[in-house]
Amino acid sequence: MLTIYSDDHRLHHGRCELIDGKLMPCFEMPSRADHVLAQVRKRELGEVRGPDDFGRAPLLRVHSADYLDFFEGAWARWAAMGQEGDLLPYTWPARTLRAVKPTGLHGELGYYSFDAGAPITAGTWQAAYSAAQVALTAQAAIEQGAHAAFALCRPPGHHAAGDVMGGYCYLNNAAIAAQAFLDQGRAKVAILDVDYHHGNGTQDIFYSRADVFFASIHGDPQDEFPFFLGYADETGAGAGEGCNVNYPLPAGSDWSTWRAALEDACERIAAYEPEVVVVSLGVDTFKDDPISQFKLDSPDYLEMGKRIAQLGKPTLFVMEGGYAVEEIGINAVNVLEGFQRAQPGAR
Ligand code: OKP
Ligand code: ZN
Repeated sequence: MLTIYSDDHRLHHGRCELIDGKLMPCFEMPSRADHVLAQVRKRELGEVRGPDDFGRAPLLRVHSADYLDFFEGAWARWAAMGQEGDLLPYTWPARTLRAVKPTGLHGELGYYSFDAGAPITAGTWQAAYSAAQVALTAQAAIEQGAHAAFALCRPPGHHAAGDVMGGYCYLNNAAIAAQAFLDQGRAKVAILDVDYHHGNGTQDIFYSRADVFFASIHGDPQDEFPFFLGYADETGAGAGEGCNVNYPLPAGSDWSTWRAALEDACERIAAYEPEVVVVSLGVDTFKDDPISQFKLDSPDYLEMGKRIAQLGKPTLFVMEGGYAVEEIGINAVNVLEGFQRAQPGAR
């Protein structure tokens, strides 16, 4: 399987996030991608290539121009104020306020974000832009005939909506790739989000549309980030009614519980008859993940890949979360290897 990777991810290295009332070093750190890339190489998954540059146009199919302009320019405005620390929002247009867009940097940042988990640093735009190009390059490889490809994206993307960042995410890599498939002539795409956290951004982007089916298996938002989306009664709206399915699972869920949700999700996806599948591949479902509450073990990820392969569709894997840095590479590559082994004629 082809892997697309860019070193630009290193340009994004937030200093800290608020965990349990303390400022802690960001869990979403550059070494995550290093561990995944090391396992891709060690296990000889296949060729590793850098991304091509498809420019801004495919990003604009998912994100608004004003959001992209704000994100690209935010650091320069912050630096011009003499600041050097990470740029983080601290006030949002919550229910009792107005969703106006103030002109000042902090007001605008609150408008374009939903939490304080997505720090903007000097290199964040370039890292996120390159991650989107990584996804688009892997998408192009599938469009050119590859049965599967792995976009080793960092920062992740599934919490980012059309004009909202948050949850370590800025540009929705999986959504951008899914939209590119549609724009290149595919009629229907399914997105399977296996990250521990609900893919609220992806769901929101496609919620009213029938050309993308979104399925997500995740920690119950009653008691887990992102809290305000990801419930089982969210089934799509308008033309998209029936094209969204959420599997909120309780803390402590292990493979037996998780795989039952996967089975149902795969049956729903098969019934939708997509031309291609995009997998938002988070491996923070691992038992030792420092910020998550599921109990999957490393061999389970091989089974996960195998079940996804049984869909029999061209499949784009897009890296999302996973924070037990030693194991993230093993578990991510286990999914890819499980998928690959299940192919007819696989070595
Ligand atoms: C991103 B992905 C407070 C901690 C909140 C946010 C989790 C984001 C997960 N700063 N944690 O889905 O793995
Ligand atoms: Zn996650």
